[in-house]
Amino acid sequence: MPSDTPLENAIDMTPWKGRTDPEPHSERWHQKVQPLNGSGAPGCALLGFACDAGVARNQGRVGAAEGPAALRQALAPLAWHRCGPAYDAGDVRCKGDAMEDAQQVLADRLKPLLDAGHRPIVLGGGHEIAYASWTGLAQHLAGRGETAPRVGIINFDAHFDLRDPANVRSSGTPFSQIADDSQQRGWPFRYACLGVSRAANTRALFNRATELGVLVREDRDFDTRYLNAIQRDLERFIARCDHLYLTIDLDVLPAAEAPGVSAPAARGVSLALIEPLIERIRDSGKLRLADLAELNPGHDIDGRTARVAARLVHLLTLND
Ligand SMILES: [Mn+2]
Repeated sequence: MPSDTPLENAIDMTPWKGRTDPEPHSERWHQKVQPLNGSGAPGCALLGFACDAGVARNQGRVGAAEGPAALRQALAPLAWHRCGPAYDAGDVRCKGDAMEDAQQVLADRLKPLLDAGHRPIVLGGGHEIAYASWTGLAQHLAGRGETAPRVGIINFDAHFDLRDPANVRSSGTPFSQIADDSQQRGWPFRYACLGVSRAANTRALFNRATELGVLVREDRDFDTRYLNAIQRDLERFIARCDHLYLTIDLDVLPAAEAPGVSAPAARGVSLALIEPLIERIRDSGKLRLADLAELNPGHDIDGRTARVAARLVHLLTLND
């Protein structure tokens, strides 16, 4: 896909609207987000990935291409508590089944954002977003001359997404693709998958996770009794990394909290249990890039999933 296609066109700011209060210190996101034209001061840069191709190939229910618009709409009215700037960097839109092209375009858009010191948050889109996010980060780090950066990938997800990409690349294969890419680059592969459902992942996938040395915590491990232990495991994981890439598949949440996803969770892990871990990742000083995957507005109920996704963006950017 050439880089001068219409997806590179002017950034649509129409989602950024909502109420305005006359009293001081009452700003909301819609009043603060600026279109990213050229390079501004480093800040949070929102970039949409309007793509259904990975979910379609993975035989899931499609609709994630509408995720970025729904997420912006849910974020627009939230209260602004930040100091640094926030930018809308537009969308990358996948055409039909051209998933690999869209992933490369997203990666090529992310690299200059990272080079300019922004902290991008990518709004999905199916979880094939992860391979695109990774590629953008890898291009950035390689461009800076880092020879073997220790990049930690922290994925909150009911699924490993470690299927064999030799069959078909999809929203179910990004972390296998990243493992392969890391091996080719001679970089360590450090992957934590938190919230996995044993019922929703085959033995083959659990075996692959073991072979790859993945830090695995199942959904049933997320209990207030064990939360301190998970927090310690995560601290150790973070200590062994130079950079962190956080990816949140909204299907990690219980279906009641996040009905608008490709594959709703029968059990899931509650937002209340995930939030403290995300705060720790946010405050580590190592977080370079984050994305939110699988928001499917067509299956949402009362905008619940979009709201929870917007709250996560709000949480991730609170201290910048
Ligand atoms: Mn996933």
